[in-house]
Amino acid sequence: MVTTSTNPDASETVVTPGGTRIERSEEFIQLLTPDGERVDDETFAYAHDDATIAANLRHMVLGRRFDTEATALQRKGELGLWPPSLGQEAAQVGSGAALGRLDEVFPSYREHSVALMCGVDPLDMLQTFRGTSMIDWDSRRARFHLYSFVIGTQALHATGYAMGLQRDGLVGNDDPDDNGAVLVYFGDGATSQGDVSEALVFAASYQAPVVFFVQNNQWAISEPIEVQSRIPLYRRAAGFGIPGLRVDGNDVLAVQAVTEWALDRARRGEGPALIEAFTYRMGAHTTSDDPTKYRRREEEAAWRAKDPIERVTTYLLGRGAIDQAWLDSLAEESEALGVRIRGGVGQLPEPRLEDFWALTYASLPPGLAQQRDEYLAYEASFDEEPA
Ligand SMILES: Cc1ncc(C[n+]2csc(CCOP(=O)(O)OP(=O)(O)O)c2C)c(N)n1
Repeated sequence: MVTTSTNPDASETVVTPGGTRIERSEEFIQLLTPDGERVDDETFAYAHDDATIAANLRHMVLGRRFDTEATALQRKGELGLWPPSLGQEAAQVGSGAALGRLDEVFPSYREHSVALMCGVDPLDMLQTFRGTSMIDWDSRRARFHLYSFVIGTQALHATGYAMGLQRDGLVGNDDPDDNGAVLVYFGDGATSQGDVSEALVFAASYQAPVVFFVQNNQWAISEPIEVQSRIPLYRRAAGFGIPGLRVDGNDVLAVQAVTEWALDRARRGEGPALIEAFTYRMGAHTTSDDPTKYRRREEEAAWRAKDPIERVTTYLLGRGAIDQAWLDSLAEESEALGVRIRGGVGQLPEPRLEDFWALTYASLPPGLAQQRDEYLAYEASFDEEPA
């Protein structure tokens, strides 16, 4: 069946928990339905072949496995905390697949699948959540910057970086391979932060090459999105004078198509854009909260039926682009990843006391060097044999 998915006139009235009635537009870019059927879109076509879709499916399955293992490791006490990304794999992999050679990613703390796609080692990521290192991974090499636990702050870092790309002459060059852009991720709750509004103002004023990617998973811990915004988030972009788009965040094809459009535009020097990926956090906010206290089981069940991995698997199997042998081999790869993570987490090196100084300062001021030496000597005194 061929239908057009972009319908700006359709909207529904939603009553928020506080009793406010708001209009929620259904303008929504979708290329693959929850049943795995292709949809035509007047503006956004999918520009890649089945092999790319299968590669995206692989990233989604591995991302989910990493997440599932990390959640279990936290429950066993091997990690201090974990923010699950269950259900957000298409939003992450679709946008991650749109990245180019010179692009840079500024994540929040939940973009585990994007991190893996950028080549971040899963065990390096787990160091943060085990509390053994604050350095995590080589963000310059991966072009995937460090996780930000302060909500929304990375939007400003990303915008500043994008302005730097402009000044380094890496935007709007004739050769598209010479251009870069910045992709910044944050959640629906982060849009209530001043940092995000400031970042949008700067990005729009300077036409910075930055794409704001909101994963609207509909909950900011226990706060539903309707309490935070009276209009759909993508419409806020208009107030800053930049394009805003809402995409089905559980549709990896649509997310890739829309993010490619926005990043291409930014690299050409045509300015920022905001993408709202409408998705759902199927798990807890972090392993320290309990979503059954604030949301309904029916809501969770309705979103499980829109599982981003199942729809793309159904689609590719239906076309004969993959078969059971392909899925079995992916399951084996996923199992090997799980074994590596479970085996490796206990081997992560304990932090060394001297690193607190060595890794904080490029050159240590003399007064602090003296304090370091005194403190290390004090600590070492406990190791000496009693006389
Ligand atoms: C500046 C700041 N304020 C408050 C918090 C506490 N906090 C941690 S997560 C969170 C909700 C974030 O929700 P959202 O932006 O939707 O992202 P999600 O976790 O759903 O991906 C809050 C308020 C924080 N980390 N930083």
